[in-house]
This record gives sequence, structure tokens and C-alpha cells, in this order.
Amino acid sequence: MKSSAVRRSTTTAVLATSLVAALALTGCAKSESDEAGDAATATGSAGGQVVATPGAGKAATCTVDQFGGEKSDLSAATVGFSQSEKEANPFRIAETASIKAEAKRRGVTLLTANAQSQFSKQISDVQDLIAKGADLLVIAPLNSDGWGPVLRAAAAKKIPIVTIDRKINATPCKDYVSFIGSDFIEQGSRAADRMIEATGGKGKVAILLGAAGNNVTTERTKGFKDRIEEKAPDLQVVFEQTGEFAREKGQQVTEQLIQSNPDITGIYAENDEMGLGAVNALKSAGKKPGAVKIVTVDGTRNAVRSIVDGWISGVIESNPRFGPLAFETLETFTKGDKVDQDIVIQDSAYTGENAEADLDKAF
Ligand code: GZL
Repeated sequence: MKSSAVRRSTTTAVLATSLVAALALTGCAKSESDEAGDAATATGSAGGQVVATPGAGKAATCTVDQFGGEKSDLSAATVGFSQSEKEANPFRIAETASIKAEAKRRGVTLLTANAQSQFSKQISDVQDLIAKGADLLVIAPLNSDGWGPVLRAAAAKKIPIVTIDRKINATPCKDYVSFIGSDFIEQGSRAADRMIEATGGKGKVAILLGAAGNNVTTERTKGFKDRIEEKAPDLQVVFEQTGEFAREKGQQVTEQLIQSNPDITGIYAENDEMGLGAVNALKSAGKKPGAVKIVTVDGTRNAVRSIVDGWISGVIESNPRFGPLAFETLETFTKGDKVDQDIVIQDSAYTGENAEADLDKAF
């Protein structure tokens, strides 16, 4: 695997969409000049598997020797996959499907578990996967904290762990091997750029926060607020409340929002499901499409379709198709080669310019 990731990409372009057109396994991404070209116009999502941002070549790495494990043959191994949230959210459906498809393609035995959005269950799920004989683990963590005991149990058995999607507060190349996921601060920053463009940089904005206790919510919020502060002094964040990353809760919170702030200009929803809940609330309140500018994150089909229908102004992609890169990372590691401790993937975006043409690339 090409040494990937680590660089926390800093995007200054307006809604830069560094389109990743390559397949995960090639790990190739567009050159800087290509990205600059893309930055000028929103281009579609690759709709493909996640691809790592080219690293600076000085990334912190990990080998099986440093981890203290043994080289092994991934194709003969049993891999355990722990999914965090119930698969009502298309993000989770696509994420699990990508892991299952890659395990099948490689002929690897896969054990799976779903924590149904309950952290205590995710911990027991991982313990069960270890008890059932998982030689390696891929974990999509619900929370960033609270992983100590189960990681120590895995480490005692020298079970390599790759975390995908959300980051855990633990020691890379000791408690787990690698993290593969998006740059969530950049996602928030790009969402702010789109909100500034959609509102003309003036008015009042509400934030539908994700669930508490994970780095995605923290970083998407920080990225958004810092960018608004930096680029749009006349755009004020006047409301922040969690919608738990859920559509129904997003709708409930938006109903409260438009009661307390009837003149709200924009809504930043930290995932598509909450953004779609906000659309439902605005529809029920008799608003017209586009009366309130909505920007969301994920890249689900329903949200991209809502761009076409005029209800949503922009969707920043958070690509959940981790399968190939997760297994590629495990293969590289078990063969004894080095892998990066932080593999930051590239995400595209959808706006009115490309939503219709790229709808089939949403998940
Ligand atoms: C992001 C992921 C988030 C999605 C939400 O990588 O952790 O969790 O954006 C999901 O849809 O709930």
C-alpha cells in the first residue's frame, strides 16, 4: 500500500472538492494542481471507495514488530467488525456493506456485530468478537473514550485493531494500529464556506450538533465555527443543540428552533439525517425550499436529492466506504510492512452544480 495519510489537509479554496477518482487500493489522489483546478468548481464525489490523502512521507508509522505481534496471512485470518450505530442511517448501511464486500472479495472470514448505538453494547460486542476467535479487529467506534479495558484485552492477545470513521483516545501502535477516517475539522470548514456562499455571509445560523462524546461532533463544530469567525463576521451562530445524528431528533430540534428563531437564515446539520429532519420541520411550517439555507455532511442519496429539490444548499461528503482501505491496511501490517498510524481520507462534496449529475454516486 502506498504510504498514505497523515497530513491534515488544509483547504483554503471555496468548497474545495478534491475529487478522489482513484480506487482505494491504488491510493492515488489528484495532484495539488489538479485539486486547485477542482477547487474552482464543485466537482462530484468519486462515489468510490475511500482514498487516503497523500502523506508528507514523514507520517508516524507502525509495524507488527513495533506492535509486538506476529506476521500472519490475512487471507487465512478471522476478522471481527464492530459497527457502532443501528443501520437506520445510510452512512452505517454503506459502511458495513463496504466492509462485508471487501471481506467477501478477499475470501476472509468476517464476524460482525452492531452495537445499536449503545456504547456498553459495543464494548461487549468487541469482547465477544475476541472470544469467538477474531485474529484482527476493525472497529467503527461510537465514542472516543472508554476503550481502555477492551483494548488492553485485545493487546494482551496481540490482536491488531484498525479503527475506522471516528477516532478513539488511545495510543496508536500500542492500543490499536491505525485510524482511517476523514478530516472532520476540514469538513466543518468546508460546510462553513458553503453556508457563507449560500447566505451571502450575513444573518443568523443554527447548528444541529451530532451526538456527544465523539471527535466527529467536536471537530465538525470547531471547523465550522472557526471558519465562520474567520471569513464571515456578519454571520452569527445563534443556536446550537444536538440532534443526536438522528432524523427524528433533527426535526424536533428544528421545530423548536423556528419557534425561538423565526428569522433564522441558515442551518448547519452535522449529518444528513439531521438535515433531512430539518427539511421535514421546515416543510411542516410552510416554508419554501431555500428559504432557510441548509448545509449538511455525509453524502447520502436523500440529502443529495434534496439539493436537486432546492431544500438543501450543499452536502460535504464523509465517505463511509472503508472496506478496501481497511483490509489493505491490515494486509500490509500483517505482512510485516509499515502502515501509517493516521490515514486521513479525502472527501468530495455536492452542490446545486453537480447534485443531479452525481446523484448515483451518493450512498
Ligand atoms: C462520520 C460518522 C458520522 C456520520 C453520521 O464519519 O462518524 O456518524 O457523519 C454518523 O451520519 O452518525
